[in-house]
Amino acid sequence: KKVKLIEVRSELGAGTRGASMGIDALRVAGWDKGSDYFRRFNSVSVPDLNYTLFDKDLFPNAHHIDSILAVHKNVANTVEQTIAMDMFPLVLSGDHSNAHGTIAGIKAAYPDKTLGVIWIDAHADIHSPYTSPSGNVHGMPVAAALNIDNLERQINDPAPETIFFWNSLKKLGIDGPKLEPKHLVYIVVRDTEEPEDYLLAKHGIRNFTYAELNERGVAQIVADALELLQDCDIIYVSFDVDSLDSKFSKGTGTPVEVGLTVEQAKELNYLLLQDPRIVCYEMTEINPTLDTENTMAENAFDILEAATEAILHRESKSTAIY
Ligand code: DIR
Ligand code: MN
Ligand code: MN
Ligand code: MN
Repeated sequence: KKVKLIEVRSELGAGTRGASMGIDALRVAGWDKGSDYFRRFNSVSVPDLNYTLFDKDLFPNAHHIDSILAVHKNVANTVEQTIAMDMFPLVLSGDHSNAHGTIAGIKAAYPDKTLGVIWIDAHADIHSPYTSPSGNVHGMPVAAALNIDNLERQINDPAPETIFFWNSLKKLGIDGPKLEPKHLVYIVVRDTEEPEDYLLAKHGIRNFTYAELNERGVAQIVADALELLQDCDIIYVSFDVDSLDSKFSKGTGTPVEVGLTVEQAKELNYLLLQDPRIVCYEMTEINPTLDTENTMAENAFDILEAATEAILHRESKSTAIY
């Protein structure tokens, strides 16, 4: 299958400015490493609306959700069309809210298939405008895909305008849940808030912790995660670079300690992407303005290369080891 790079420079969902430059930082990292990576694949850019960051924000419980909805519609269309062309959408995005647009596009392309999601992140991103402490939409894409408000743990009273856009967002792709909680698997989530913990417990959502990954090894975690999704016809893998230990991810908006090493992340992504059910991959939240020497993007680039090699080689019987 041919890979198509889909570049989404929107950073409207992040709380810290600068993630829109993450894709270009990846390109610089590839160039500095002497790689031809970005010359090997066709790419398309989804227009961003980052200039609206400087407008008055009417949505304290879901900042810029009006513009985010517009961006996600474009992301969803682009992902859907890429799948329809029989290409593999490899999404590089600014902030993680964009993953909701990606999931909407996958479900639009495959409305009748059962979707599984593997979310590799320090965060669960399962807030709604009713529960988010920050109002940053990058903490909400999983809840939007699941069509969950979590009113049992409501702490905010969002304005009607916010609720209007949140409900529109949840309907994107297909009208109704795009994902079931039992088809969601987290890897190395370790920085959550109480309303998120409530949902993980309520729905029995599996999180493979870093301690578990270290103890049992990456290959075993991959096998278990894919086994848990055995009922799924198609799978989407979402890789937030803050899943890496903060030692390796200084250049991201919300780094968190005790996470993946770069080598573990390469192996994790490489092994996961061997599964031919995986129809889309995303890498997100690289913010070079928080970095020195572009280290974050250089680490991310190595992981991206490993993931891409797996996608390109998985139909052959390659046994390359990372
Ligand atoms: C936090 C941080 N849970 C929030 N989320 C982040 O603002 O909702 N997600 N950083 O990637
Ligand atoms: Mn995230
Ligand atoms: Mn995160
Ligand atoms: Mn946090």
